[in-house]
Amino acid sequence: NTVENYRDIRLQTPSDGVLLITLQRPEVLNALRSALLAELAAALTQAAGDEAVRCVVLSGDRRAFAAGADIRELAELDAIGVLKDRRPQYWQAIRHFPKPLLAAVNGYALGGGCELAMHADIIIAGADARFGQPEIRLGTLPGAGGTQRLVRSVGKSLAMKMVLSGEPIDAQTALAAGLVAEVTVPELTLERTLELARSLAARPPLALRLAKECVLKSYELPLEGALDAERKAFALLAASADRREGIAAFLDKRQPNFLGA
Ligand code: CO8
Repeated sequence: NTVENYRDIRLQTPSDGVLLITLQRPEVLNALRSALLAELAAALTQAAGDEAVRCVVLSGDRRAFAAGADIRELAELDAIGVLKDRRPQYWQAIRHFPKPLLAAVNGYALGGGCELAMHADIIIAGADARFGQPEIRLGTLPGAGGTQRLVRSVGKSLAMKMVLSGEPIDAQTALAAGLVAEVTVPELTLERTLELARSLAARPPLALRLAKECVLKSYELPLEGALDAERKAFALLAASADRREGIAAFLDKRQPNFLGA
């Protein structure tokens, strides 16, 4: 069930409430050229406003989630080109996507590909996944949040090792470090991620949105301010019909039906 045809990504709604976005430049290991990021940003902006979409899964293929920025494209950018580059705007749209965003990662997640995976709220990795920031080998450094998100995901020492050496880590190391939530056999990575996405899609959308917002606040705010934001979000949800439905369904011993209100 294809929703809309883009060139560098494919959109599918495999089941209720879940949108699957597949990167499709397999000939270059899904290298993230600017046009791909523009499509991804547009698709997520549209999905943000579409009530039928409750959760999004981002995937590559068996060989690669994404092997980074498109190096051929990068080679053509001089300083003014970088200054005028629209990519930061595309990353911003991805960063501000308000619904759960899951990444199903098999194979290479390198450079911008690792950074894209880290934009997801939850990463599920196949056992053959490789996460790395090889930019140093090109004489540059991670430019889409890698130096910051990696520290928050895996801690300083491992982040430094990855960023300064360019050496990737395997899925088990990523799991132990907290970069990924689960490791599966590669054949089941997408299936398992979609299964988790379907379960999230059945949860109350407003609570999902505010819970995601609150967790992400831990990146931005001192603890006292973030706890205050959490308390206010908690209070706000007391006004939602879905909270009444959730509690009533529990007391009635039935499945809840959440409407996003
Ligand atoms: N960009 C463009 N093409 C790529 C990329 C890439 N990142 N990665 C792979 N390809 C292409 C190869 O050139 C090759 O094409 P062709 O068949 O025409 O020669 C094809 O994909 C298959 O790749 P390989 O033959 O190299 O496959 P291998 O299995 O031998 O190796 C690797 C796989 C190890 C993943 C290898 O391809 C590799 O090292 N790729 C580059 C990884 C990398 O350095 N990524 C970081 C890119 S820089 C970055 O992401 C910076 C982000 C900062 C953003 C700043 C915005 C302003």
